[in-house]
This record gives sequence, structure tokens and C-alpha cells, in this order.
Amino acid sequence: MFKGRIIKALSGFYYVKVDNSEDIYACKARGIFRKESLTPLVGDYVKISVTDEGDMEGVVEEIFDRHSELVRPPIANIDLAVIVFALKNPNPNINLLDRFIVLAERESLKVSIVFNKIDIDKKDVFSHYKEIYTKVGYKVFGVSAEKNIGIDDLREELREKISVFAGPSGVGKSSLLNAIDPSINMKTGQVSKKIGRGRHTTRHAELVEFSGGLIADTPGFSSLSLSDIESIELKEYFREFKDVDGCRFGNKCIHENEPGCKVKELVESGEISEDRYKSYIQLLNEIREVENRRYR
Ligand SMILES: Nc1nc2c(ncn2[C@@H]2O[C@H](COP(=O)(O)OP(=O)(O)OP(=O)(O)O)[C@@H](O)[C@H]2O)c(=O)[nH]1
Ligand SMILES: [Mg+2]
Ligand SMILES: [Zn+2]
Repeated sequence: MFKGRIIKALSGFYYVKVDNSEDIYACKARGIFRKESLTPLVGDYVKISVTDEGDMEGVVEEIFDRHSELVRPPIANIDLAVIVFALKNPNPNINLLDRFIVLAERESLKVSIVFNKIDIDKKDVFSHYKEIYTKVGYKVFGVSAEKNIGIDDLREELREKISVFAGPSGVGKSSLLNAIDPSINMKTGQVSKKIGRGRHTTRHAELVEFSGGLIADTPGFSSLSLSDIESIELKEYFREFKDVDGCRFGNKCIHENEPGCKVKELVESGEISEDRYKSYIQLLNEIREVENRRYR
């Protein structure tokens, strides 16, 4: 038996890097996991037994408890979620950004936001987003993988951590990994002119080593479901609301139409970003619709 970490999942195999060794075993998962509807994830700590030493094959026998877990991208046990958008080609999808933040906050992950392709941001869209999200309390990076702008700061942010790069296809996640460490050599792809998105060059999640830390490159996604979050819970995942006290209805207030709502007051005075508040209301309504369907 060995202990190790799943660094890649591909075509039914889990590639497990054994602790304190360079050995990687291609493993199948025990059938019992399926019965318990437990799927091994990249990032999982596991115990494996070796079935073929020559061919480096084995079986995942046990999955240790996860300290965090994301469904999209599918990854476990990371410290930092780096959400990546492009400033142009494709344009940033802020609704998707706010959704991702909600899901990451729910897992108590650290979140950093990266806007790539700053070299083609002629209208300086970056400054606007930087202001909004810095104020909320996130680190925001404006970078260019192609022109090597801001890469040193990003590399510093990732040092000694286990991180995941998440975001839509074509924003430059794999390109950024290559800029951070050219020896990583990930495949990258053109953004399709016709559909304005990437072509999903990255097809599986994979953790790669980089000076003391690990980074997972993952395939792009274009939507995120909030369907297991309850409407009352959502406000917890908007950091700028969390520490506000002074709503007349206290922590029963969902900051919507209640009288004496301090959050709404702060939105009106410009203390809380109106864009973020609107995003909250939009996600709240969406979750409610799902709840109404469920309880009817
Ligand atoms: N102008 C500009 N183009 C960039 C930059 N970084 C990446 N690109 C281009 O964007 C395209 C997509 O890059 P990828 O790194 O494959 O994007 P990805 O996010 O990994 O995409 P998926 O693997 O599909 O999720 C490629 O054609 C890159 O050359 C940048 O900083 N500036
Ligand atoms: Mg990629
Ligand atoms: Zn309120």
C-alpha cells in the first residue's frame, strides 16, 4: 500500500503520485466508491495498492476526507482558487465570476481573480473590475500571458500553495501556466472567431508542480449551477454583506425588501457596489425559482 495524491484523471484512470517519490501509478477506482456515489477527484489524497509493478498500475483503495471540493472544475483539497477571465476575446462574464465566487466561498477557499489579455484591453475595462473586486476584499491581477505583463506578481501569489486555475474556455489559463513556468508546456488553443470562445483545448484537470507548489489546469466552463445553495444561505457568500450589522431584522434579513436594511443603505451610499448587489438579487431570484419548483 502507498499513499499519494491524484494528479490527473483521464479515461477512467486516476494517476496517483506517491508521497515522497516521483513514481506515478495509473489506478482504477474500487467499485465500492461507485456504490457510495463517491468519485475520486484530482487533488484527492488516496491509499493505493499496486497490481502491476512493471506497468505501474494500481487500484485506489481509500479516499481520505477532503478539506474542500469543487464540482466545476472538479478538484479537491486546494488552498487557492484562481478564477481567470480575459478582458477581451472572450469578454469577461461577470455573472459567471460572481457565481464562481459564491461556490468558492462556500468551500471556504481563498479566491484570487485574474484578468488576462490586458495587452488588448484598449478601453481599460480592467480598472473598473479591479476597483469593484478589490473593495470586496479579493486580490485582483491584470496580466498578459502573451506579453509577460504581471506574471511575476501572479507567480508570487501561487508560491507554496495548491491552486486551481478555473474559468471559461479561451481566456488563457494554460497560456498563463506556461508563462509562469515554461517547463510546464501545456497545450493552448485559438479562440474561435465564429463562436468567440476557446476550443476547449484542455480536456482534463491536471495538477502540475511548480517551485514548492502545485497548480491545476482545468478545462474551461461556461455555466455554473447554484442549485444546492439555499436562498437564505446566499448572503453568506457575498463577503461585503457578511460583516454588515445593523439590519433591523438582524441575521434574518436577506437584504431585499426588508425595512431598515443596512446593506441596501450601503448600496445607496455607494459603499457597496451596485453591480455586486444586482448580481446578488439576480442569483437570489434564480435560486428561489428552483426552490419554488421543488416545494410545489
Ligand atoms: N492577446 C492575448 N492573447 C492571449 C493571451 N493569453 C492567451 N492568449 C490566447 O488565447 C487563446 C486561448 O488560450 P488558452 O491558454 O488555450 O486558453 P484556456 O483558458 O486554457 O482554454 P481552455 O483550455 O479551452 O479552457 C490562445 O490563442 C492564446 O494565444 C494574452 O495575454 N493576450
Ligand atoms: Mg487550457
Ligand atoms: Zn439587510
